[in-house]
Amino acid sequence: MRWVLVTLCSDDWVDQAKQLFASVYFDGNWRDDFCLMAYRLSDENKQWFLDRGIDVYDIEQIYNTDYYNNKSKMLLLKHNLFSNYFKKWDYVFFLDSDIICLQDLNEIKHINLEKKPKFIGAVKSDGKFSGNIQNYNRSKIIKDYKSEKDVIQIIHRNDVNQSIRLKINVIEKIIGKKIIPNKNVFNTGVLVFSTNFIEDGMVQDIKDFTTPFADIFITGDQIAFNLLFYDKVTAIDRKWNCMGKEVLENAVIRHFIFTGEKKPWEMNGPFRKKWNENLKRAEEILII
Ligand SMILES: [Mn+2]
Repeated sequence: MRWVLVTLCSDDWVDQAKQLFASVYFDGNWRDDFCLMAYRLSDENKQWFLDRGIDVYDIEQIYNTDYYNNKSKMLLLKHNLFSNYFKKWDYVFFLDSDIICLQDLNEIKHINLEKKPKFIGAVKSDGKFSGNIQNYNRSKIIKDYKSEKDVIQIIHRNDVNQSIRLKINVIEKIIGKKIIPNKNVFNTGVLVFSTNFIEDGMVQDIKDFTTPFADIFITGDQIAFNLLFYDKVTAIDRKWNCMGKEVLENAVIRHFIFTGEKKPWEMNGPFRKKWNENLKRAEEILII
């Protein structure tokens, strides 16, 4: 079986990607393929990865404008994982670049996804659907929706908050399902799937779905995938994505999510020493 471990970065996130690869190479003993999904990376930065045997796949953002500048550029890139490009491998193991691998990763290859080729393996987060969508308030949406005339007036007034509520209604129509605000989302920092999951046109479909709602999708790809793939996710052991305040003896992957904790590269961040060591030894990565 051909496996590829994937992360993504832009020019301002290169050290994070280097650290991640060093971490999975040295501590994770990963010797299968590596791929970097690169968002507008400079030639010099790209070459660094190529020189170490890391495949570089150029990707585009859902938004190419300055519109998204106040949010992280990394938020809407992950849909590129579902490109036919990845069909040259049998399995994709995606890791966010705000992750440190703590021990051997190879056991992931034994989780039985063969029975579930149309599923993505992921770990549930503490976050809820409501927290992933800006100004989510279901009872208010219903209250505001009195008649079609009201709706037209709202659109004409171009009231931002009103249109957010409209959008949630539209999302529910598209996915054919009511969003359950208190339901936990799965975290998209660690994803594992068979490339049989990938279908022609999937990247475009995800883009088309996400674009009109990008302004209210606080967690970007994460909430988009949760809405689109809500019935196609299978839970994997939490040790594969130990995040937030969770402490697990057998954690393989430590994920530094935004809520309530510092990132390891920040001043006084957790695992900062380890993170810096990994970044240093990234130079020695050599994938044959
Ligand atoms: Mn993350």
